[in-house]
Amino acid sequence: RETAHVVTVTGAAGQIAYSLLFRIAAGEIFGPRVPIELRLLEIPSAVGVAEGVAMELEDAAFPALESVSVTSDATEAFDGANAAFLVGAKPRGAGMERADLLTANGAIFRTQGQAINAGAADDIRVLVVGNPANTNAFIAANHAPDVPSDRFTALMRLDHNRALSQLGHKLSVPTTALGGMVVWGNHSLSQFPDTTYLTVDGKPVSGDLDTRWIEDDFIPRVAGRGGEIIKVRGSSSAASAASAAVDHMRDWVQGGPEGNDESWTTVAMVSRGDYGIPEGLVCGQPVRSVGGKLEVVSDLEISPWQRHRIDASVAELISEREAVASLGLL
Ligand code: NAX
Repeated sequence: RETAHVVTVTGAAGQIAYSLLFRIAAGEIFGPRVPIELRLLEIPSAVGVAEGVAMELEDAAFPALESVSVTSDATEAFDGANAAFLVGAKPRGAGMERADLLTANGAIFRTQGQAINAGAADDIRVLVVGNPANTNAFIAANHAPDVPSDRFTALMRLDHNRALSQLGHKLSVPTTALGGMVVWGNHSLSQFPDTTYLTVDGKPVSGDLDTRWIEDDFIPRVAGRGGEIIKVRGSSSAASAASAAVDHMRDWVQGGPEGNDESWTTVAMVSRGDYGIPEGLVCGQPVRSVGGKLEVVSDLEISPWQRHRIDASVAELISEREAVASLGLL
């Protein structure tokens, strides 16, 4: 039997983890036969609940699940980790200022970045889900100087999948027929779901889409979908977020999407300066996974209208970075 892949999930008592953990244990990321050791990280007050989740994971008798453990110690949780899903974050409470939220989360992601730096496996892949996801990933990466920065990512695959779903309905095609979608920028209302390079069965179709619809319906609908879900469901997206996290990590590990060299997906990656995005910012970009590594598709042509939209979201990332720096979190 191969040695187990160590997968760390933070926020293990929360609602996203309750869906995510079972899909990881079912082998959806590394393959159904690759043994997995799950490490669940929680804050001390939620360790009990996480232990209940661990019991349920055991009760599912997943063939790939070798062991599950629960801890509130980050060093222990990330020791030898091959993959880490940083889902746990401090939610914005009533009356909480933006700076309070950044301070609380900054402390969490600094500690976790340091623990990853100290103990994770050489092939560690980090996906930050907890909000503000891009800036939390930025903080974690900054506290892990020995880990290559392309190992730190934030989740924008949910925004990407939401866009595919809307477009599939609009064009009456299955989402699997769609390619060339990208969501630029921050996982926030400023994001830019961009249909410029959209294809159906490999053929460009962006010219067929009404620009009014794109600007007035599509973009705000995708960017505001999280809020729409809260309104209708009564709590925030959980299973769809978990599903997007699985898509993200599976494609990263196994290559993709769909083994098609021409296609890409959206990953919030540490910028290396492509598309004029300041270096170091964690920004949604078109990304391929090749041989287990993520590569930005860096040669797309950008119109002035796209430039304006990308810059607006990047400006928000810059202001979050400035806030984090002024709080002494770097
Ligand atoms: P829950 O509040 O259900 O769960 C969060 C869990 O994190 C709690 O159990 C809490 O105890 C734990 N936690 C807090 N601090 C921790 C720490 N230092 N170490 C370990 N665990 C810690 O939230 P849930 O609905 O699961 O959402 C989790 C995060 O995902 C939130 O920040 C949320 O805003 C974010 N989301 C991000 C999305 C994305 O696309 N990037 C979409 C979905 C979701 O809104």
